[in-house]
Amino acid sequence: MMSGDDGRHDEDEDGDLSVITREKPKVKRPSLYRVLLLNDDFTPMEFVIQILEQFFHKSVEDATEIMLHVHHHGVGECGIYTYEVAETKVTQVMDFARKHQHPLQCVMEKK
Ligand code: TYC
Repeated sequence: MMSGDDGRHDEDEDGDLSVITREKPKVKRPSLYRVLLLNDDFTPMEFVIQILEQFFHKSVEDATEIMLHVHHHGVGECGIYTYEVAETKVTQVMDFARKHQHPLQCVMEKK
C-alpha cells in the first residue's frame, strides 16, 4: 500500500519502512504541435513573409514558398514545436497582425 506520499515508501507487516525503487525510468516525449497560418484576402503577401522570417526564422525563399502555399491552399505549416513554444508563436503572430490591423489568423494543432 501507498503510505500517502510519493509512493516510493512502503510498510511491511511489522510497520517497517522500506524503499521501493521505480522499475521504469519516468521519461516521456513531449507532445508536438503544428503552428499554421490561414489564408485571407486582405493581409499583404509581404507582411506574411515578414512574419515567417521574424517569428519562424525562415529564409526569404522559404518564407515566400510557405506564404504562396497558404495563399493557394488556404492553410500552411510554419513550424512544429512543444506546446508552450507553439502557444507563444501564435500569440506573437496574432498580436503583431492586430497591431498592423491585418486579419491574419495563426492557429496551433496537435500533431
Ligand atoms: N491572400 C493574401 C493576398 O492575396 C496573402 C496571404 C497569404 C494572406 C498567406 C494570409 O496567411 C496568409 N494578399
